[in-house]
Amino acid sequence: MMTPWFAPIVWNSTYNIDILNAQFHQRGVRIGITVFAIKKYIVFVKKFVETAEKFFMAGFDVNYYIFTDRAEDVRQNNFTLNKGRRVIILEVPSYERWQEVSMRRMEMIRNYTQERFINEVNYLVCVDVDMEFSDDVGVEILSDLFGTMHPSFYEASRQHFTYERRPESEAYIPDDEGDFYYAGGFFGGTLEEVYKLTNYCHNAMITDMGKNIEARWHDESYINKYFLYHKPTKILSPEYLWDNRFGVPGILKRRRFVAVPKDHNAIRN
Ligand code: UD2
Repeated sequence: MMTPWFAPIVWNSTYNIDILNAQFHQRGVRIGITVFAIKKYIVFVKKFVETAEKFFMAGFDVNYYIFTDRAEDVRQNNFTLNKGRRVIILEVPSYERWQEVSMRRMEMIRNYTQERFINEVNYLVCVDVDMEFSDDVGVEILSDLFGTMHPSFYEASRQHFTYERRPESEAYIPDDEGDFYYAGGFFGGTLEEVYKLTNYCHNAMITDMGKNIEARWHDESYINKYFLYHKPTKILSPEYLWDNRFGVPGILKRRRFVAVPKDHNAIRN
């Protein structure tokens, strides 16, 4: 429930949502959530927004920032939104390789954070689009800088973490370091902290590209490097990022945000 640097690990029943809601409402907090729907991944947007309207930050003002290269198709969805919530479609370029699509999210989030999001929201939540909400995800997740334990590694020991292990890479983590293995698909924080994280990850990727290196798990590897030396102030348990292919272990009382099954080859090509 608590890291050695005193950051809470958020599990069911570790917090009182009524107290937290009152505090965040008092501050008039507005929340932005970013997702990328590039190329065929536009098929996931409808369910993502529909389920978020039921479960994500209920009662708060939310801006959905949907980055896409197919704005017209995304607009066709005719989203029905609760009061105080908006869909904002941001047209961005696409990249040929899925790995680069995933990695370039860092650059785009960084740029829009500085140019736009900073004027519109107080916190940013950055997630994958091939997901659906199936239980509440509320202000209990918000903190200066938060990351999420990867559902495959929350019980694993350090030597099994799939960090980048080549010393030449900017994402390199030595064998005897590392706290958790964090997922690439759910992180966030204040605008300042998200700017710093995405700026670091993007610059590290560009440096590696110049050396013809692509880190083992792309953006996720750079996020893990960043979090090692800039420790998150809150950590989300795998309740916040689950894949039903892993079954439902006893420790998991809630599955709040789960992967939508996909045929990797068909959807990425
Ligand atoms: C994992 C991470 C992901 C990223 C990736 C890097 C989780 C749940 N996911 O996901 O965040 O770190 O590993 O290898 O932790 N996308 C498009 N169009 C494309 C390809 C990708 O829009 O053609 C976007 C989309 O928002 C997608 C995200 O990039 O959700 C990540 O791609 P993925 O879901 O295919 O990667 P995956 O499942 O390996």
